[in-house]
Order: sequence, then C-alpha cells, then structure tokens
Amino acid sequence: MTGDTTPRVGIIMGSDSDLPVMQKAADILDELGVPYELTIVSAHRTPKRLYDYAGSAEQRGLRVIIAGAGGAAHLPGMAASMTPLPVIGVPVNVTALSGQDSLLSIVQMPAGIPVATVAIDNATNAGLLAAQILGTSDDDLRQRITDYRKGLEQKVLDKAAKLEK
Ligand code: RP5
Repeated sequence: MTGDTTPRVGIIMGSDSDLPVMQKAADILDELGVPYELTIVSAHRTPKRLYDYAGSAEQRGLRVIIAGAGGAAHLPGMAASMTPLPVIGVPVNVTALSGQDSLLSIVQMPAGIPVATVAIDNATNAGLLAAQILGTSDDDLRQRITDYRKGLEQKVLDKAAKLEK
C-alpha cells in the first residue's frame, strides 16, 4: 500500500463539536502515513447522508471506518449495519453524563453487527486500531506501528531515568 494515496480509513463524526476529539485519530494516521478522509455525518440529523456514506464506503476503497459521536451515539452502530467494513466507535464526552451515555450506546451492539469500541474520547486508539487492521496486509505499515511503539517505550524509559535516584 506504500505510495497509495487512496483514503483507506474514513473518519466520521456526528457534529463539528466532536472534532477536537476526533482530530486525534487523524493525527495518528498522519503520523503513520495512512491515507484517510474525514467528514461530518449525523445519524439523526443527516440519516440519508449516513446511508449514502456507509453504503458506498467499500466501493470507494475505504477499508476501515472510525465513527465518533456523543450522547445518544447511534452513528457507529448504524454505519456498521450498512457496510461489511470494520467500524471502530469512539464515544465522545459531550453531555452531563460524561461520555458514559455514548460509551454504552456504542458498545452494546446486538450479536451480528459488531462495533470495536475504544475508551471515551480515545480517538488516538481508534486511529491506531485502524492502522493495525490495515497493517495485517501491509508490512511497511506494520513496521511503522512497531517503531511507534518503540517510541512510546523509549519515552517511558527516558522519564524513568530522569526520575530514578
Ligand atoms: C451527537 O450529538 C454528536 O456526535 C455530538 O457529539 C452531539 C452534540 O452535537 P452538537 O449539538 O454539538 O452539534 O450527535
């Protein structure tokens, strides 16, 4: 897949108010060199747009969808119902319920239509998981993920070295 600029990950969110959280998925995909597209699709306010987006995703070349929403977060599950592509759900903390409402809305899918759900507001992990899925058939990407993890390890070791007495 090296050199291929076709978006393989579709990042969608229910509202522009989700962007500060969802941008973190885009950032990690940028870091790993994974082409993606990003837009707003609301399950409740633009249901036809959701139908069109999810229904055409596979044919347009996407291989994973990351969907983030807050509150009554139906976007990931509804997207998953309309495509055979894996969908990763990001619960977004936007209401008085601190994201618990969104988490439960996304994670409690009925058997048959899974959504891989990450922690509240953890769009970084959604991006990483999408990259790992793509990495199963892309050796170069898998190496970049391994290097990223080595970087995480090194940061901890550096902090420990500074802290130790
Ligand atoms: C959800 O409602 C969106 O995903 C967002 O998290 C939440 C609030 O949306 P806005 O009222 O800020 O547009 O559908």
